[in-house]
Amino acid sequence: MFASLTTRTFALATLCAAAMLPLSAANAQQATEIQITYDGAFQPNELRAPAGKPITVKVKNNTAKAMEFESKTLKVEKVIPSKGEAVVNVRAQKAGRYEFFDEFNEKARGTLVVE
Ligand SMILES: [Cu+2]
Repeated sequence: MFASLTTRTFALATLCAAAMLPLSAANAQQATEIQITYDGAFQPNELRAPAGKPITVKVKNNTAKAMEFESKTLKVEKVIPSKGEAVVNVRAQKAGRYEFFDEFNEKARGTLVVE
């Protein structure tokens, strides 16, 4: 009885420790937040972020038309309504240069530099 209770307690403790692990891992890699605006061009159009950490790009669309923030290399796309704001979540990336653009106006382009 005592032995089985101890085993169960131990199993429960192991479970708790395992459950807490992803939380501390998530805290350890807090997302880098970048804020940009769009007025027909991205401001700024060169962004910087550290490698190996998720990145949150907050995009504010100041134009009278919807736009779509898109990056093929970052594998993200998000439509942002006129005068709207959206958060684009980017996974942790390796060092490099990643291009993004407005899919509705492909002349508007920018680069995310991960280093
Ligand atoms: Cu698209």
